[in-house]
Amino acid sequence: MNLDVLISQDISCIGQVSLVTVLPILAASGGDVSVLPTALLSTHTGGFGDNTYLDLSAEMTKIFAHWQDLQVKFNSIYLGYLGMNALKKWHSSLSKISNSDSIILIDPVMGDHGKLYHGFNAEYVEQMQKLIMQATVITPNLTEASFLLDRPELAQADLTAAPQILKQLAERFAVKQIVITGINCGKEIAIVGSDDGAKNIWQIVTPKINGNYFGSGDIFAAALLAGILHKQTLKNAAKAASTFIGSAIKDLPADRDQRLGINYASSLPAFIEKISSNLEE
Ligand code: PXL
Repeated sequence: MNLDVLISQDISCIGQVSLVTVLPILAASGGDVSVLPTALLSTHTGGFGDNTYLDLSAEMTKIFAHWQDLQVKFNSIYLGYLGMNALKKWHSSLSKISNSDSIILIDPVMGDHGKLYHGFNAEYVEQMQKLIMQATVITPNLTEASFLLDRPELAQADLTAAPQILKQLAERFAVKQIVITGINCGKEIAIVGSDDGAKNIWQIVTPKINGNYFGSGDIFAAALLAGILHKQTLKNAAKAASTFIGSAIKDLPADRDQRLGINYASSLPAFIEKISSNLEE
């Protein structure tokens, strides 16, 4: 049985990250979505104190077994925040539920601002390094890119150093389509990307919006995949995704609790219209 899009990541009950934000974007963009939750948390791990954490990896084993019986294959797969046990499950399962031409987007969610998220360690980084070798698209932020290269100090790199970081990711992990997000350039913020293994590298620079909203990386990666599924080039999909996030953040009240993530409802129709049209390169 061939199915359209699978999304696998945690469900954080409060905070609008992961599955809660990614699923509506891919569904509203036209995807027939299936989900595989990897863990259930009372809140995300960023600033709510002692969150609960229910590891669902044992259930994932049973779900994969059932899907094997059904011979399920997905045309595209989105993997985000997984958790250690789920990440290990994905090592052996990814090839079983995909085809050779499936789009496998891995957002190697592990950290930000130079640090790993609460609950992650060097072993998680190591396991993620192995997993992304099976990806067709990766979307690390600069912190994640630095940890993937075992060079955490690169998290402070500027735009001039970013193409070299992208090149190293392409060489080491043999992934052709790479987008690195969150590169600081003073009053602006940049993305660098390539869809040919770093032969041609492009950049998108946008005004920096104050605030550090949870879930913005998840929204970016989901919107990027939505653009790719609408046959946009990687660069146009990345442009549309950053405009979408910028517009959603602009609409938020200044005094909003940033832990509660981004309400992107008012910006979603324009985003979908954009990725559904013929965009000039
Ligand atoms: O948005 C990334 C993310 C996803 N899932 C969980 C998180 C975070 C970021 O903090 O804690 C559980």
